[in-house]
Amino acid sequence: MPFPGAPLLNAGEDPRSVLVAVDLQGDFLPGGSLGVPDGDAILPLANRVAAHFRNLVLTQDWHPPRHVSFASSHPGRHPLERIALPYGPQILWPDHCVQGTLGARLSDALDMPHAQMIVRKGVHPTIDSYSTFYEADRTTPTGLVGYLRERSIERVYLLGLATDFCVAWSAVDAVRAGFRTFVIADACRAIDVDGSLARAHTDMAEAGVRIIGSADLGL
Ligand code: VGL
Ligand code: ZN
Repeated sequence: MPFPGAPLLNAGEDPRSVLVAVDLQGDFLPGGSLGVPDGDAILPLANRVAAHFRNLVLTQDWHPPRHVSFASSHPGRHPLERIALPYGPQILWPDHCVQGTLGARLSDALDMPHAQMIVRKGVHPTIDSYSTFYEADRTTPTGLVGYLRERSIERVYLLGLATDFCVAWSAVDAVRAGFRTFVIADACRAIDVDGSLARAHTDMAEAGVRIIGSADLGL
């Protein structure tokens, strides 16, 4: 018996495990408007890991034009500045992943045709959503918890972009929703602004997220 926090060696085959591939979209890849350094390097590994999972969910950052998280929506403000919003502090970003645009599309380099569900998040004009479970007000659900529970999922594995925002926030929320949660660290890359990666690791550790490597999956 593996200890309870260990990843299953056969996680991909397990009907109660799901892989969530986070925000593998043009705007988060080098050359995109919010390109994550080295983000494209994870795509072959992400494809290889995904191929082993019978349960696969993709997420897509999917903002309306003039979204509240865009610096351009706040006159005089610049990307990476912080502002206070009713739900808390918000980092301002360059315009990215605008609904229906090329940069919002899932990368052409993805080979994940067996994905069963695509969750689009950040769709409300006045709320950001790093997490694929709850928006940044921490209360507006995307519906993914219900979907996974209804499918009797118990374990959530995550990979993708960016480690310190959408992956980490999704992982912490997955634990809070009651799933055993694993982040496949070598299949993620970070933005890392102002210590955000170190903070994400602290938050994930405190929540009980397990950080693993793709080799731990025994693929
Ligand atoms: C993300 C910043 C803004 C992410 C999304 O996918 O990590 N980061 N929107
Ligand atoms: Zn976004």
